[in-house]
Amino acid sequence: MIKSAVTVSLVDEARGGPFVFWDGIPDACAKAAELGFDAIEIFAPSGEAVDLHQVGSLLAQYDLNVAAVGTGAGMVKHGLSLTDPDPAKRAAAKDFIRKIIDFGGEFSAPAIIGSMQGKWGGAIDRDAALGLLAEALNELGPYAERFAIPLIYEPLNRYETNLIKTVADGVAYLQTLSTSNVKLLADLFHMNIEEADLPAAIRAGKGYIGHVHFVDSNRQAAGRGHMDFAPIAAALIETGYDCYASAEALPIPDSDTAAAATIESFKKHFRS
Ligand code: LER
Ligand code: MN
Repeated sequence: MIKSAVTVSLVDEARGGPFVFWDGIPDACAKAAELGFDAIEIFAPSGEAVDLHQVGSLLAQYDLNVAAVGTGAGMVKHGLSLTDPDPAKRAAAKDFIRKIIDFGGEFSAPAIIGSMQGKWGGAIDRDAALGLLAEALNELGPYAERFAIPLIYEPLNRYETNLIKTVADGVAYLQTLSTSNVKLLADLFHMNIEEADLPAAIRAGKGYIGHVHFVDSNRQAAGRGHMDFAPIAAALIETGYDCYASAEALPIPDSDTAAAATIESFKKHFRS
């Protein structure tokens, strides 16, 4: 069964970004539980920045899980990426991600490689960048296996990456890897820009999608834009997807309204 999640950002540098809650994990857990979410997704400054014991207690108190953990702070705070021309920066990017995998692993939550994939350009052409990224995914995917969780790779829209932008290209790329422990993130906001047909893209990703960012066309909460969610939800259910639909959405008009709109849409499409 598909489960619901809502994002919380602990990263000041990401202000203005598409995260629903911004006031700490205790606040996010209390509100997520009150609205009936199954989990929170955490965007943390680093793998060491969060008190694991406190998170564990809050999850138990509110009967919540952690759906996933973001790695983008490595880019936002430190300018790191897995395809940087500088080998030292690529190594630092991998270290940063390993620590986030360790953090998420405590809660069986997979780490997401989104902006940390970087872009090709300058000294690194597209093939070279995809080669460097594959090298990193082939290292980090097996690393995540120690926690019995996949690593999640996120195709992004053209304004955020020039590497892999669609689910079908993501599937073809994963098939070139030596690890089978990397899954795709289907972010409906990015897909709305890049895909010709969202339900068809989801069907093409059958068996390869490990996480969904459940969000509307304008990156507001599901139901606050013009996305046609019914056929998207039907495609997810039809393909046997059973991980999270996680609200990575702008807190517009405010966090509480965005969270409430999300859970209302989630229930309408996945629980009726
Ligand atoms: C970035 O646009 C995004 O969708 C995030 O999930 C990746 O870090
Ligand atoms: Mn996303």
